[in-house]
Amino acid sequence: MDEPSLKSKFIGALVGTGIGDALGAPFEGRSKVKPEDIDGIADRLASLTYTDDTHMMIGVAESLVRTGGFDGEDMAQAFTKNYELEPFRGYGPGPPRIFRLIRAGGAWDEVAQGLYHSGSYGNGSAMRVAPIGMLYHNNPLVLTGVAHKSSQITHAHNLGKEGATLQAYAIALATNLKPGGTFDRSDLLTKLIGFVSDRVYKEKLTQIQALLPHPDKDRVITELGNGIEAFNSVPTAIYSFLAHPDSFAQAVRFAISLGGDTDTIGAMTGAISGAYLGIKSIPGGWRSKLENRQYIEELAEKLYHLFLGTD
Ligand code: AR6
Ligand code: MG
Repeated sequence: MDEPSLKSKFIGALVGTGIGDALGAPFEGRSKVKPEDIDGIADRLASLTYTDDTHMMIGVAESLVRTGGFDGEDMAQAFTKNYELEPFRGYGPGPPRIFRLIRAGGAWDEVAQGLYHSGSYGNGSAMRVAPIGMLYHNNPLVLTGVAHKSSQITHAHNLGKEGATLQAYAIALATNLKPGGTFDRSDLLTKLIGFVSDRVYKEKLTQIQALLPHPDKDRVITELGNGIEAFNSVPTAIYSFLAHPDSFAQAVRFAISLGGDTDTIGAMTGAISGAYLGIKSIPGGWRSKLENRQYIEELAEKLYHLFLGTD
């Protein structure tokens, strides 16, 4: 395998989000999916249409690129504007309520606090976080601060913020690894366990250590989860990647085959795998069919230049 360049990893993480999302979307809410059905859909569809996961990931990237880093007000406006232009992308119930409050002049770091009493712990801030994981892949401290604040816009519950931060850090670690050889999965999990603070995430990540040597789909579903909550899907995406580190297609197919929140677990797995393996690892037939692929790739290139400090 040719070693992917850093630019290829940036493009892989953003396009990987889109592919996992678009391939998983037709199966959302199903209980388990046959891998051949996923390939069947990919072959049959003329275009792979993405949902809110990728739509919001685009908003994150647009805002980072426009302001040269994190600006909460700008990102909240980017989400709101994109939602108003394309409200049909399958958004969860919470974010559209936030966008209305933002449009009415609410403060970006306050409006999400009251949702579901203590803020949302849905996976909506983790599914969109790839651009943050990439831009700050060499700076865990800044990555943590920015991932938290980006979550605060819509997902203010601590478990929502931690889910987004964990997903961003998994993407960052995958970016820093060279594919082709073997890497120590246990070492990566130890880093992730040391990184998170909440017990729920520590326990689920520890459970991944136990599940990896004995692959068992049912146990992944019951013990890690396939639901819409960040703690029932971010660890599952990390598992899906770690169980298939050398193949983007296998990792994403496995993630979707678990059923449940297929588009989002697919998107998060695609982001980590794309960050590790680079854009060339994504099957050409999938990549060429992704809706707005060129725009997403251009955003990834701009983000890469922002990282280099040349833009
Ligand atoms: N208490 C109880 N239930 C909660 C809480 C809480 N604190 N927080 C979230 N939920 P939401 P998202 C439940 O609305 O995260 C799309 O299909 C509650 O049932 O913030 O953006 C995407 O593609 C709530 O409706 O939306 C993803 O698959 C749900 O979690 C997903 O939806 C989702 O939280 C992302 O949704
Ligand atoms: Mg979705």
